[in-house]
Amino acid sequence: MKKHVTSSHWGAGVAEVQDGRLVGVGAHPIDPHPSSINDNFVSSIYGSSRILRPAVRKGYLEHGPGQQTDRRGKEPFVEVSWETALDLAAAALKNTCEEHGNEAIFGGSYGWGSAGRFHHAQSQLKRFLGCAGGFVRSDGNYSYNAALILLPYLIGDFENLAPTGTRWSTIAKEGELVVMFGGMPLKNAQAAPGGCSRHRLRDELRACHCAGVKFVDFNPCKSDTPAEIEAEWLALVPGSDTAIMLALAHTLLVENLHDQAFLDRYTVGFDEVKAYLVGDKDGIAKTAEWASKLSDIPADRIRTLARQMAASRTFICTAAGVQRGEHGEQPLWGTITLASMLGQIGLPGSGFGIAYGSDGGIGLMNRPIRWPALPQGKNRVEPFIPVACISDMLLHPGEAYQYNGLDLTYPDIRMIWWAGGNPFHHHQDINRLIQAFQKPETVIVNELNWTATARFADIVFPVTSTLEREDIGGGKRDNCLIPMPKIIAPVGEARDEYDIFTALARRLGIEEEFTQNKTSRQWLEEMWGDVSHQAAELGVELPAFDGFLNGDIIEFADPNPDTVLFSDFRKDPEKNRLTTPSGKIELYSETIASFGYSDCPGQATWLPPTEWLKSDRAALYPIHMISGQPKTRLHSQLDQGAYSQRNKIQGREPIMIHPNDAMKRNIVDGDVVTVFNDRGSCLAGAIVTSDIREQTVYLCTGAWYDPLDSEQQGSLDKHGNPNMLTHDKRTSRLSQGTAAHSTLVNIEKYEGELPAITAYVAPVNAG
Ligand SMILES: Nc1nc2c(c(=O)[nH]1)N[C@H]1C(S)=C(S)[C@@H](COP(=O)(O)OP(=O)(O)OC[C@H]3O[C@@H](n4cnc5c(=O)[nH]c(N)nc54)[C@H](O)[C@@H]3O)O[C@H]1N2
Ligand SMILES: Nc1nc2c(c(=O)[nH]1)N[C@H]1C(S)=C(S)[C@@H](COP(=O)(O)OP(=O)(O)OC[C@H]3O[C@@H](n4cnc5c(=O)[nH]c(N)nc54)[C@H](O)[C@@H]3O)O[C@H]1N2
Ligand SMILES: [Mo]
Repeated sequence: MKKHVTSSHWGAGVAEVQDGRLVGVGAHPIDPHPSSINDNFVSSIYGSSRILRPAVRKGYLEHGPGQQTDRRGKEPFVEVSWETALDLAAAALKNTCEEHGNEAIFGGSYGWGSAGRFHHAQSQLKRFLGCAGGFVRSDGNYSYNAALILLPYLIGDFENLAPTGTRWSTIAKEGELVVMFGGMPLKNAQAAPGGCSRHRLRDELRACHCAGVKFVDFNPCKSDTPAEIEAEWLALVPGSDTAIMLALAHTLLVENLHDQAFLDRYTVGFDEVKAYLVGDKDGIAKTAEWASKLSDIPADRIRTLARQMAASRTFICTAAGVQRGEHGEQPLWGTITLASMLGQIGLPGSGFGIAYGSDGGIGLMNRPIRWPALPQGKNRVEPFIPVACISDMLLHPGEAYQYNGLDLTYPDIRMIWWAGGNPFHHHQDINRLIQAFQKPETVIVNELNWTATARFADIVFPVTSTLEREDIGGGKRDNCLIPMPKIIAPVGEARDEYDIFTALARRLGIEEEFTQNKTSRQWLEEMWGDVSHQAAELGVELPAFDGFLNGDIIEFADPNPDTVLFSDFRKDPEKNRLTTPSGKIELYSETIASFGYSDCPGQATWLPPTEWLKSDRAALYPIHMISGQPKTRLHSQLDQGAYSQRNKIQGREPIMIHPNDAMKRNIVDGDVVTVFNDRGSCLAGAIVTSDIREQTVYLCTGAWYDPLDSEQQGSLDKHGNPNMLTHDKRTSRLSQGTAAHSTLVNIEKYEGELPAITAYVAPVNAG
C-alpha cells in the first residue's frame, strides 16, 4: 500500500492507495483532532453519483439553447464525447456574447469547490470568462455578508481584521468571562477555507476552561457548544439576540457600569445609542424586562449578566450564524456597542470576536506570507449582484434594487456557468430557485457529482477531484503548506478544469490569453517560485516543487501568537486610526443613516424578523427551524460518503426536536417526519432531544435535494434539504445577506410508505 499526504478544507490527510485505487484517507499525525469527514472520501470518489462522462440534457441536445428550459431537472441526460460537449459550450458562449453581450453571462459561481491553490474551480472559470470578454459576478458570500458589508463602516474590513482577531491563548491567560451568541461549535471548526493543518479549537477552549474562564452561551441549541467547557446554556428565542444585547447595554447604562472614558476616546455616536436605549427615539426603554418578553430569557439573568460582564475581563463572541437571519447586521452592531460600553476592547482576553467557531482558523492561527493564487485576470463587465440575489436576478431582469448605498438594476442573464458551487444546496427557497433556473437559455455546470445543480444544467462537464490532480494546499488562515500530489487516475473521463477551459479557449481563439502558453505544471512551478521567494525573505528555504509534492507538510512559525484586536488602536487612537470614516469605532454611522434604509438605520436597533416565534405567522407554523452546518460533511460535499450516510435516520437527514414538541405530535426518536410550510416540504429523521429549545428544530444543510416527483412543482423532498423551507428574503438592503436562519415551519409524523432515496443515481441515458 502506498501513502501520500493530501489536503482538503477539513484538514490534512494521508491517502492510502492499493493497486492504483484509493482505499482510505487517514489522519495526518500533525493533527491533534483530525476530522472524520475524511471517512467519506472513498465512497464518494467512486460513488454512484460521480459524473463519468460529459453529458447534455436531452431536450437541449435535440432542440438547442433556450428550448424547453422548463424540462431542466426533469429530463435525463445523454452522454456525449468531449468534442461534442466542448463544441456546444463554446458555441453557446459565443452566441450569447454576440447576441446579448457579456452582461448576459452569469459567472458568479459561488461555492467552496475544493482545496488547492491552482485548481480552484471558481478562479479557473473566472479567468476563462474574463478572457472571453467578462461576466456578471457576484459580490460577497453566504457565510457572513452582513459582516462584510456592515463592519467597514463600524470598525474596518472584516477580512483584514479576522487574521488579527484576539487569540484564544490570550483569553486563557487574561480572560475571565466569555459570552457567546451562537456558541462555539467544534463541528464547524473542522473546516476552514483552503485547509487546516491542525484542529486547534478544542484544546484552546479546554485551556481557557482549565484556567478558570467561565462561558455563557446564548443558543437555541445546547450541544453545539462542547460540554467540557461547562457553559451556562441560555436558550433564547431564535432571532432575539439584538434585544438581549440592547438590554445588557441598557443595564450597563442605567447602573452606570459603562466606560464613558473609553466611549469618548475611541468611539463616535454614543449619544445616539444612549437616546435609543432609554427610549427617547421610539418611546421604548430597552430594559431587561422588555428583552425578556422577546427572548424568553429571565430579566434578572440579563441584569446580573450585565453586572458580571462589567466586573470581569469579558470577551463577547458572536457566531456568523447569528447574522444569517433577518436584520443580521444588528447583532453585529449590538456586539460592538456592548463591547465598547464595557471599554475592554484592545486589552488581552477581552473585547469581541465575530465568527469565532465558524472555522478552524479564526482566533487560532494566521499565515506569515501570502499563499500563491491563479491570477483571475480582468473582468470587463461592470454589473454584479450581491451573492444571495440569484433568484431575484433571474426572475426580475431590469428591476431596480438597493445594496450598500447603491441603486442597482438586475442584469438580463441568458447563460449561467457554475464551477465549484452548488446553488441547489446553498440558496434559499429552492422551489423558487427552480423557477428562476428556467429563465436562462443555457446552463453549464462543471462538477464531480450529479448534484441537484448538475441536474438542472444543460451541459455538464465531469471534473477531477483533488486526488486526481496535483496542487499546492494552503488554508486562508493556516500556517502550513500541504502537498497535494496526484494520487489516483481520473475517474471516468473526468478532466482538470484547466484543461477544459484550455480546450474551450482554443475554440474561441483566446487560448494564449488564457494559458499564457503554460501547462498546469508550469503554472504550479511558477506559483511555487513565488511562495519560495516570500519564504526566503523569512529565512525559510523551501524545497523544489517536486520535493514539496513528494514530501510532507511544511510548517511556518505563527506570525502573531498573542494578537489582541485593536491593541495598537487602544494605545494610540490618533496614530493608529481605524479605516472607518471617523477613524474611530462608529456606534452611530452617519453614512449608513444617510442611506435611509428602514431595515438598517444608523445604529444598533431592535428590528423584529418578519418570521420568528413572536410573529403572527407562528400561529400557522409554530416551530422555528435552524439550518446550521453539518458535522459529517462540508455543506453538500460528500453527502453520499459512508460517514454522512451512517448518521442519517432511515436514509433521511437528522432533525433535532424537543421532547414536548415530539410528544404533541406523537413523534418518537427515529421516526421519519415531514417538515413543511407554504414554500415547500421535506422529510427528515427525528432525533428527540432536550438539547434543543422547545418550539425549535435543527436541520443541518447539505442533504441532496431529492424530489418525490420532479414533474410536480413544489414536490416533497424525500431527503431533508432545509432550503425547501427557508425564505428568500435577505438581511436588509444594506448587505442583502442570506437570512436562512429566520424560518418558521411545522412538523408531523410521516405515516406513509417511505420513498427510496434517488439523489445519488446518475440521471443518464445511454447516448
Ligand atoms: N439554509 C441554509 N443554507 C445555507 C447556509 C445555512 O446556514 N443555512 N449556509 C450557507 C453557507 S455559509 C455557505 S458557505 C453555502 C455553501 O454552499 P456551497 O459552497 O455551494 O456548497 P458545497 O456543497 O460546498 O458546494 C461545492 C460544490 O463544488 C463541487 N466541487 C468540489 N470540487 C470541485 C472542483 O474542483 N471543480 C468543480 N467544478 N466542482 C467542485 C462539489 O462537488 C460541490 O457540489 O451554503 C449556504 N446555505
Ligand atoms: N463540518 C462542517 N464545518 C463547517 C461547514 C460545514 O458545512 N461542515 N461550513 C463552514 C462554513 S461555510 C461556515 S460559513 C461556517 C458556519 O459557521 P456558523 O455560522 O457559526 O454556523 P451555524 O451552524 O450556522 O450556526 C452557529 C450557531 O448559531 C446558532 N444559532 C442559530 N440561530 C441563532 C440565533 O438566532 N441566536 C443565537 N444566539 N444562536 C443561533 C446555532 O444553534 C449554531 O450553534 O461553518 C464552517 N464549518
Ligand atoms: Mo459559509
